[in-house]
Amino acid sequence: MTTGNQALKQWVDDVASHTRPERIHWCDGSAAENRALVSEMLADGTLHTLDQKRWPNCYLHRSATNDVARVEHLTFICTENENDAGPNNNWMAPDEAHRLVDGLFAGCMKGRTLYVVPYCMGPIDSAYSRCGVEITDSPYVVANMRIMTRMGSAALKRIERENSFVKGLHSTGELDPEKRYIMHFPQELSIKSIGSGYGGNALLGKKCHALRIASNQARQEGWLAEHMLIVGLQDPTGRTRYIAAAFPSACGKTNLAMLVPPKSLAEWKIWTVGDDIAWLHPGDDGRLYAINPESGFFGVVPGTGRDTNCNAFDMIHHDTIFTNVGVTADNEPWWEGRDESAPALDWQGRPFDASNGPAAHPNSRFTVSARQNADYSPLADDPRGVPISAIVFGGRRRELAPLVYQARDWKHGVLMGASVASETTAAAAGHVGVVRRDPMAMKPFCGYNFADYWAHWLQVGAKLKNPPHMFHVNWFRRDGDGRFLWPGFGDNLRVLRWILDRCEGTGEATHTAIGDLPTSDALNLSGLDVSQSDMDALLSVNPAAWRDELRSVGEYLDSYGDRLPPELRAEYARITAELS
Ligand code: SAT
Ligand code: MN
Repeated sequence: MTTGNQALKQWVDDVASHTRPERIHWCDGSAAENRALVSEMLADGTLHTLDQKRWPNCYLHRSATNDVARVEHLTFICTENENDAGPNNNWMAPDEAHRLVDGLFAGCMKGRTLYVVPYCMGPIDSAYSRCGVEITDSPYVVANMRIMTRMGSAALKRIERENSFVKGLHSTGELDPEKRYIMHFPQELSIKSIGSGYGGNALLGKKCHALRIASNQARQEGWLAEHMLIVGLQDPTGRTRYIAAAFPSACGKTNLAMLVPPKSLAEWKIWTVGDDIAWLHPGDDGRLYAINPESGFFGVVPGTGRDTNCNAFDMIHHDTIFTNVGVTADNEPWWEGRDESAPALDWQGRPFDASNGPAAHPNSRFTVSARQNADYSPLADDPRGVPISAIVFGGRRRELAPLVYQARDWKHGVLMGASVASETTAAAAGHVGVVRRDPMAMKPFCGYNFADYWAHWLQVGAKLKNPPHMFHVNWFRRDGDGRFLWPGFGDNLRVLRWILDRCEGTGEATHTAIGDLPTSDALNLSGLDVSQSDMDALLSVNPAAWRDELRSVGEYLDSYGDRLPPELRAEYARITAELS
């Protein structure tokens, strides 16, 4: 296979002459191709087979031990002007970045196969979708891209028709952290990633294209590319409304997207549209419409249990790639939170020994087709997307942020999103549990200056006759002993229900300076075992603590200098005044 598209052909030729692969394979995305790749990977140890009786077509990949998460300090936005990347990104001049990584790519595919992976982000026939081609020397990346994107012949046809695609060049290189870079060139619509085989660093359709490059395209074209799940909530009358929710990595987006209702809300039904990325477009009716650019889930494994999320638990029992989990003596995958059985080997393949830490790496992942989720929304493939009633921002904060509060309008919502702070997680290399600003959960993913991004959010909102209502949630409040105050998981539906009520103009609320909170009886708490004092703590605002928080938000916003949109500054001044 090859292509009639001259630009693509030329690029593949150029890359091949620079990287010197032994052979070139154009991926068609077929099942036969995938079978052949899997057998090769089983033969060379890239994949290990798991018990095929109980886990049909499930395989285990163990990554290099120094390559288990995204690497934000090695991720760069390469624009001519440093200010266009902003203080929120690492910046390098495009010439310098090309020179640096081209040196590392020289001859890096000797003895390897160069795979050409055409893919489409979004439903293949949606005007909102965008295509890309990833060149990679990793068959593991190919197998993951086949699950996570619409990969192969249909995407190539669309690329040939449109003559436009994002160029993503990837090599695992030497898997040496000293020679690892994830470079983005928004002005060239291109990505160069070398030295890592891990998810967000290597599956270039995901964070590199669908967020960092796409956020730039979205800014130019008048839409939003966001780190958000999309979920449909069907109420007992049969009406389904959709919510888009932004949370940092490893803060429960996958669980929320496939929430299982608690018994007392059993007549509700949840439909998953997406669990990680949303592309949001203003529609002709003045509403905001969302598509999920992905077609699979790359989810955190630990904590996925029959009790916490039976939906996700069932979904990963066949046709799943596990990365960095443990293994039982019966050759089943094992992770913390899988209540049955016990680990024999840890994620590195060593005999399990609790003194070495958990059996599954805290950022171990499953890769699975979205179609395996029993509650996958039939509208997930709709080229028009789904209309969004509410946008929810959230972080992981043991203190301060109430369970839920509502912004009074879009402008306030943008400030709420810009002020999000969250404790860091194992999804990125570095310290875990440190509170940092993570506006709209996009700190690692916004491909341009946050100040310009907030201005763009304000512009998009101004165009919407019927904008979504905006909220902030925090499922992660704890008491002094570290105990979670809120049960989370399925019980989060109680909060989402109030959010939907508010979108209809019902749902009781108390006004505070930071936003509107549910009154003590506005949340349905039937069948829930949470004490009154915990609920009081979850639904209260501590003015002194919030004055400190706002001071810190103010300092953060000031770090964007003159580029900060004046409306955001005005909104900040309004809330500060109300709180004092
Ligand atoms: O590694 S990924 O970026 O794909 C997952 C995540 O960190 O959100
Ligand atoms: Mn994510």
